Amino acid sequence: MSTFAAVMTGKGTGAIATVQIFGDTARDILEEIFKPAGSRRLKFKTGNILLGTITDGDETIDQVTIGCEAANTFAINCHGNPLIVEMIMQLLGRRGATLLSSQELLAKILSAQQSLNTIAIEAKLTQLNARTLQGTKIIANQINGGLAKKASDWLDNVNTTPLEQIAAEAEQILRDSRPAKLIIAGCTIALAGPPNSGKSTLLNYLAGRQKAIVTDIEGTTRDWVSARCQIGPLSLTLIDTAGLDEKLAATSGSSVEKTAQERAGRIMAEAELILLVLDNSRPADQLDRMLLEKIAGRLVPSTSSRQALSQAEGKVLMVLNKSDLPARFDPGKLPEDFSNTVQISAKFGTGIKTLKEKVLQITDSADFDPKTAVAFTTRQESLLQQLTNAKSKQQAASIITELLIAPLRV
Ligand SMILES: Nc1nc2c(ncn2[C@@H]2O[C@H](COP(=O)(O)OP(=O)(O)OP(=O)(O)O)[C@@H](O)[C@H]2O)c(=O)[nH]1
Ligand SMILES: [Mg+2]
Repeated sequence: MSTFAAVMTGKGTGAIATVQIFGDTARDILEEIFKPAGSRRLKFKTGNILLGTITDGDETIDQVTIGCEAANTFAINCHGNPLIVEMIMQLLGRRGATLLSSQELLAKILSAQQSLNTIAIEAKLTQLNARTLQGTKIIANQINGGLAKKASDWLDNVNTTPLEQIAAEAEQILRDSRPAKLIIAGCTIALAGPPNSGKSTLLNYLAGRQKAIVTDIEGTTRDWVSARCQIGPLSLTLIDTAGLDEKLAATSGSSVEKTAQERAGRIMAEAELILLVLDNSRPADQLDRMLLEKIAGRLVPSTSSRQALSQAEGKVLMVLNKSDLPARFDPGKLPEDFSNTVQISAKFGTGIKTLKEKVLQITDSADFDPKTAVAFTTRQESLLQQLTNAKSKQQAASIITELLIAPLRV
């Protein structure tokens, strides 16, 4: 016998908060700690809403309503002071409920519903955190169509379909999952480049407000600054970094400078896409060249820089800024296989439309059809990966079955 409880509303103070309790002994626990108001005693019957107080021995904790959602599921609606919420949670814990996060509790409740397959449960859980409407649509489409349909079709026809065909389809789903994941979970873009190239100006323009400080002094940005913006179906976190200049770090003797450079490097390595902002109004120099090679080297550290450059190309968009000034930059001096380039003026907004189109193109998220079958959890991804290597029909069938009906580990 087990019972679980979680706070379902957001952290912090609100007018009300909801604590959900679910399990075999949920009702017994509530009967011990809940005192109904008035003389008319309503029962803990599905559909009823009870008014009363939660008490701990002689002490009254709060006046609440309890929604009886099912024989083993109740929602306690209490006042939203976090201290009251915490006291109710602790009381439930002392009465034998296991305290969980809202996500974990939801997973338990959904897993108990026999009618849902595992992909549907994962969809309902992942949908809570989707960053865009398009993301929620992609996930919703996987429940009856998309991945769930593909998996049940595979299972129905596993004996008559060649293994190679199943493997190829699984690979296609994995490929389509990359843009889908960016649309669902959001995408981080690092703005990198030499000092004074206009990174902060670009961040401010894309964010639509003056978030980062802009001056003509080299090395203005030290600590990173982030801002949110939306491009098509993508919810982006833009991160402005310190101008990359190893000489500055080495000669200034300042640990601030050194740390700023290290941080910029880390942010770039973790970003899904780098906008390498270069100044179009001055000749390309050694620093620009070095930066390109370095950025590529950071992304694919084990390969030679030239090879790394082309591999990294998908992740780097070269932005030639200050196009309102006479052009003195010669891209010919840069490694030739660096073809993702766009010219803009961050100060006046010229070329930003093209920049946005390129971002969508590089992330494959332009015109992404939300009905496409995709994997949206690491569990699904790893099973699809296994499916691409299945050695027999029996093995394939067992992987697909697991994809559809394995119990969720929560
Ligand atoms: N003419 C022109 N000037 C620009 C443009 N973008 C930025 N600037 C100017 O270039 C200077 C540097 O801009 P910032 O945005 O601070 O450059 P940054 O790359 O963030 O510089 P650091 O933080 O020092 O690395 C400022 O004087 C900006 O007004 C542009 O498109 N055209
Ligand atoms: Mg700056």
